[in-house]
Amino acid sequence: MMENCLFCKIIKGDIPSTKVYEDEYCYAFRDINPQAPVHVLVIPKIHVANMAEISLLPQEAQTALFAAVKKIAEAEKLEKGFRVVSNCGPHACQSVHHLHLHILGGRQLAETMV
Ligand code: DGP
Repeated sequence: MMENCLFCKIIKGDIPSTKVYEDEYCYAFRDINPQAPVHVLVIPKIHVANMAEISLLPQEAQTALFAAVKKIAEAEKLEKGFRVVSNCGPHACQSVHHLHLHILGGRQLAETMV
């Protein structure tokens, strides 16, 4: 846990969130500012800043993160497809510095990504 990290506070329950999934390694919740009908954030329970630091997570936690994406996509009935995005650093406009995967779906998404 990292003090003053918004997402660490969400994992602890100090800041409320709408949980959609949790296991030993991951927590997932609805984005406060959804960009699509389904917009879920999946985060590791161990604090790392972003994708550039993913190798700091134990292998099991890395595997769990991607396994969680599949489970959430199924639970959210995204069988027509979905997009997974992880903003990393200033060029990507990362605003919360705790690794998170955005799962976006529930409608036809734009052909372009940026
Ligand atoms: P990024 O720009 O990739 O760092 O995305 C951060 C996302 O986090 C952004 O889509 C909005 C979301 N977010 C920020 N604060 C909160 C919060 O307090 N609760 C929830 N549920 N989402 C938040």
